[in-house]
Amino acid sequence: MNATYKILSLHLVEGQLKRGEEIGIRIDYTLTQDSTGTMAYLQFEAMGIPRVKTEKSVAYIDHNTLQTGFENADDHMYLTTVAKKHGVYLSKPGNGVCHQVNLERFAIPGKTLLGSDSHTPTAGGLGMLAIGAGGLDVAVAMGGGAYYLPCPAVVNVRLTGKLRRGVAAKDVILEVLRRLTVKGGVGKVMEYTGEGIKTLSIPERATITNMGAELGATTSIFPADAMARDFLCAQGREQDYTPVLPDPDATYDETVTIDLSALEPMVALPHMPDNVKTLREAGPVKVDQVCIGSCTNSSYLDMMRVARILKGKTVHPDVGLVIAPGSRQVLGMLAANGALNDMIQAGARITETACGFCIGMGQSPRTGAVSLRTNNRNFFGRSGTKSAGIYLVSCETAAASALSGVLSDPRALDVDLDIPMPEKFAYNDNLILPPAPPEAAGAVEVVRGPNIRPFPQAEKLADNLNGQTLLKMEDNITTDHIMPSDSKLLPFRSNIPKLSDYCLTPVDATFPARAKAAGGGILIAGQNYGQGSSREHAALVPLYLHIRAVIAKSFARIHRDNLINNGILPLVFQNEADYDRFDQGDELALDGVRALVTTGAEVIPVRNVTKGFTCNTLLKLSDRQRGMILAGGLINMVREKE
Ligand code: MIC
Ligand code: SF4
Repeated sequence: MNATYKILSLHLVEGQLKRGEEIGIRIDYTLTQDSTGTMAYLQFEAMGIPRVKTEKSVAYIDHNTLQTGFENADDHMYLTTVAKKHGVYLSKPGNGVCHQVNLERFAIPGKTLLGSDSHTPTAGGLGMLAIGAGGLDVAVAMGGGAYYLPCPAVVNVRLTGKLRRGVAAKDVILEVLRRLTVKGGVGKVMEYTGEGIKTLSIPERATITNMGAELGATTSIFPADAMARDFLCAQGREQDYTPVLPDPDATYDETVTIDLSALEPMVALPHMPDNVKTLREAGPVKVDQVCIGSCTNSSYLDMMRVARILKGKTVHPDVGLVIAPGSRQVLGMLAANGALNDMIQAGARITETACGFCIGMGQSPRTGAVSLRTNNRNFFGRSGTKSAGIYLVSCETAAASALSGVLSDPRALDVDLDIPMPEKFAYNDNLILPPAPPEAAGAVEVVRGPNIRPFPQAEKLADNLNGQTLLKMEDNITTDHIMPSDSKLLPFRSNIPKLSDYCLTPVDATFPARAKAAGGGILIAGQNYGQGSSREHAALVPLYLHIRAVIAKSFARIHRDNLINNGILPLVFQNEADYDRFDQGDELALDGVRALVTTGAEVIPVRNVTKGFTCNTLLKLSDRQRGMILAGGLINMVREKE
């Protein structure tokens, strides 16, 4: 068995480990962050379960930390009190980005983790089977329910050789993205093996599993070996170590081989993480801004390499350099050993240990800027400046370019980049608040500010569905298109009515008004619809706008689940060419759709009333998903069963 199937088989509670068949797995740990967490805890509360049933559940506050109005702070209060009451640990703002803190303080090899954030697979760097999901799925897991997924295929990413100086783990995952694209991982787990993995530290492995999310993969995982043991020891967590290794004769569905020694520094050009070129191919692009940090590249090792490159130098006069260390542990260690001062003296603007620039919470670049960043996504508009182009690179490339003012190869620097792994990290968990003990939980009052509004709930699937094609979209529409999130909108993650005014506006600014005037309708999309974030808001807001179905060439995994959980039909063109026969404004009818779904039909005919033709779409659902679609979402289904 490979390592993935070993963990899956130990957690299997429903189904069989047969590719593509739906399985249910037990979830040991959950993770939420604030921008998806408020909704997840509202849903958890709606289930009426007094205390989480997982081994450990942790709520992090790291996304919405700008606090330009009362909204974020109110959300923080709600999260702090709801966590305390229901048995959840709370990582306070300032403690760090959820995935970095989780890696340092909580991740355990061989356990399962479900997180309401698409980069939850970061913990795969330590051999944890860590999966990103919508808030509702995480709420169910907190309540002790299984997590359902199609049994994944496992890809063996075999690493050989050793990275050369100046070539980073980020370049490895950019190479995987270059080869496999942003939809190359759908339905798959990427399991890393081979001699080359022994040369990669845990934070480097975590960079790779983190950005595996951009492949659309279910998750990515490294084995837990001596490197994992040493990392856990250095975090004072030796008792958390269990080896997780594939059997010597393990089998895989596919193999991809990468020779680390042959890699060179890479860059993902705007506006997709798979738009990858070597630095040589990209050339010396002039740079306006450099941002270093995010859950992909903000570990102690990353930051120390940056500090080494910056030490004694000054940032190029035309460049703004922003550095956000990933956690308080990292920031504290940089402060103690003087590296922070090297960064400050070089001219870096140090921001708090949070998501910050990565999600457009501040540091939006100037009009038309070239912004070089070490995070994982460069989707259109995500930086908060629509006309800017985001280029994704390693920390080494980012720091070298900040000094030269143009996209620069760090291999040309005469700097020692060999940073030893500390024997002990300076850990301190005093910003992680434990929950109230069960006997005191009843007295904890959950504080709800005025920004916390009820979430919409779907209705039972109607006998027939009719509606106008409100919007026809291209391939690779991201959740940042469907429900944009920047410093102005993130404060409203608990306020679906407010967010509805911005739904799909990066594609068409008139969409919300038209959807409201039409009283709802149907969306048409291309390949990989809904890639990116786990945000359930990308389904809840369309639900609020009465979107009843999305017809696409294909869907991204988490978004498809979020649509089904909220009773919205995800239909796939049986014949992709039919996509071309639809236009915005066409009236569509799904005759007898309820009867079809009830009988388990996988083919749903869609009648284009305006153009006078009918074409087939596919709806492949498990029995459980069929129940949700018929009942109008997961919550209704659970209620019906009660
Ligand atoms: C992201 O990186 O896009 C986010 C913001 O972390 C999202 C979660 C969210 O939308 O709140 C994610 O990755 O799931
Ligand atoms: Fe935060 Fe960016 Fe990581 Fe998302 S990708 S969790 S916004 S740092």
